[in-house]
Amino acid sequence: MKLPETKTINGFPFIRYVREKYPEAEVTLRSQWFYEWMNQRRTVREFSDRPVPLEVINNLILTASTAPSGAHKQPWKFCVVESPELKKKIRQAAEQEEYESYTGRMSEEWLNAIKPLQTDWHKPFLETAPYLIVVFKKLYELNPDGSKRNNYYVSESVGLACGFLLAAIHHAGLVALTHTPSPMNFLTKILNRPENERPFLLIPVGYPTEETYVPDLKRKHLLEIAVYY
Ligand code: IYR
Repeated sequence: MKLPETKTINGFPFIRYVREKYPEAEVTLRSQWFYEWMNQRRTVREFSDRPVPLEVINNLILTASTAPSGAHKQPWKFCVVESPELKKKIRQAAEQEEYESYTGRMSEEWLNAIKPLQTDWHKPFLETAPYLIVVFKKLYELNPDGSKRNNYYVSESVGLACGFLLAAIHHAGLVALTHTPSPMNFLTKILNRPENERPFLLIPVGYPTEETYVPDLKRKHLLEIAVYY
């Protein structure tokens, strides 16, 4: 009997979902290839000013938006910043906060933990990268009449979307930095975001410079990150 393409469950529409079934050897190969591919992704802090078409950025955001979210509320907003004036404002505000952090707010232990990354409060990439994607999480939805509707598992959902975004950026052949200046409320002001949105991550996207070096970091061994029962 042929299964119907659609059905309703308690009045709600459902559509049939079919995945291509690969032979097991192919599943194994695909999982290996994807791991090896993703393992080449690195956070980059030296961006070229080489332009990236907006169409590419839009595709990356569409990919991010395929992430699962609590009650399918899709509680995210991706602000695409290309304007040199806005990038300059963001850089100035971020560097001011980072200066305060590096010279007083961060503990000795924290500063020691990030020493291998050799970062400091200077953030030139905020102006050099062709685009900044500023991701906001939506704590709740605002109805046109000012009333509120709840969102659920907002940080988990937006974190997942950012993971998808980073994978899409890598897949496209571009690089990114997950930048978290702290506090980040200057982004709300500069980008004029509504009261229901909170800055989540600031992600410069572009090409690396020819001279890019990244810290020689090692990832944990499988047996350090997985337990089996
Ligand atoms: N936000 C600062 C400091 C910083 C913190 C962590 I945790 C890092 O992994 C890297 C940097 C900065 O962006 O420089």
